[in-house]
Amino acid sequence: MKLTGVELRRIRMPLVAPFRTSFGTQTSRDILLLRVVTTDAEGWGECVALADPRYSSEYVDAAEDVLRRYLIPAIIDRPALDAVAVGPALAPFKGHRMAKAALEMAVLDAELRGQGRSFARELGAVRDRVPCGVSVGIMDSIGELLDAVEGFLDAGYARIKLKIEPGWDIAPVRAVRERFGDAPLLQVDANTAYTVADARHLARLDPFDLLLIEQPLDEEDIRGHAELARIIRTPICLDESITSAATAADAIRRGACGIVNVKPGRVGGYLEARRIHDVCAAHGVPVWCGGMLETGIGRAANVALAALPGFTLPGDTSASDRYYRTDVTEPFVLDDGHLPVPTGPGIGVQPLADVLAEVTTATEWLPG
Ligand code: OSB
Ligand code: MG
Repeated sequence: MKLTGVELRRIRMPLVAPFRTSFGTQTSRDILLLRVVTTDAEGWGECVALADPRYSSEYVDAAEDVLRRYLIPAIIDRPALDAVAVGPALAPFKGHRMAKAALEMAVLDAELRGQGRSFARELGAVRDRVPCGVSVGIMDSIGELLDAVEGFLDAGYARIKLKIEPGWDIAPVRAVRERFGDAPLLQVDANTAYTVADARHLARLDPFDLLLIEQPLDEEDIRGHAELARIIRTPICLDESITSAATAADAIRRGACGIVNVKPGRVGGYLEARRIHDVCAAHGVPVWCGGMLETGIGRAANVALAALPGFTLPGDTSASDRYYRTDVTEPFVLDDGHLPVPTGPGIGVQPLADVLAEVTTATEWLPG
């Protein structure tokens, strides 16, 4: 397989509702899509970098820049390209994992479409549908939060995740438990908003039987997470800290987490995501598939990943209508709390040309 060229496409997707976290409020997504054209087939990649470097150091303009200047040129003239070769070819360039992940995803999609094989089959999926959770943002009031949670439970979501920050943590969790009882699977995500000095405060979450607390401390503070794990009863799950299979192995070994959130973009691609799954499975550490408010393109691949055997907790793989009024693919629709794993070649979904045209803000063609 050889690249004929790569299209960079920026789209603007308004969210159905503002999504507030400790790192800011998203009201729409400014997304970079990649379409690789090869001698075999076309492939699509979605870059999960947000507009601003507040969740992690990456942001979408930087991702586009590094792809155009360094990453795409590093593979564009390869005579025999496949997805496995992308990681090593990009390794000389430090960081920029979300940009690298998007390019590897697009090449893998093209390769698999050419072979008539699906992401699910390639990655090792063992299920044809996956249970889905939903990530609920910080709200202006407890009443508003309870209404939102009620709507998601009525829709059938298998697990609720509440975004928390200092000043919005114990009370919302207590309110959700008081209103909906002990049955709903419930977890929280702090996106690094605390320090280890907050350990006693975070221990007040212990009575609420949460599945996990996600990334309470700074992304570089592995030792702090290990200390916190000895003080609180709620299991610690890492998101931002886990950037590779090596960092996952290290965090587990040091007792910093008992659960891992796997986001392919954050770790440099679906192939590294699978390696994290394997490392965690070998240690008996459950994993689940995180999300970055993806369109149907990224969602299709995430759902395939979430069907691997070690993904034993519901992921942030919500239905299209939780994010967007009109998705760029046929919408993913919740059925009994599950999404179906695509079975077609590659990611198994095709962007809808008319929707794509409507949301596109810029395109650029980089010839091979
Ligand atoms: O920390 O998991 C996170 C969204 C954007 C950036 C970071 C996170 C999130 C979410 C929503 O929690 C996940 C989703 O539904 O896609
Ligand atoms: Mg998170």
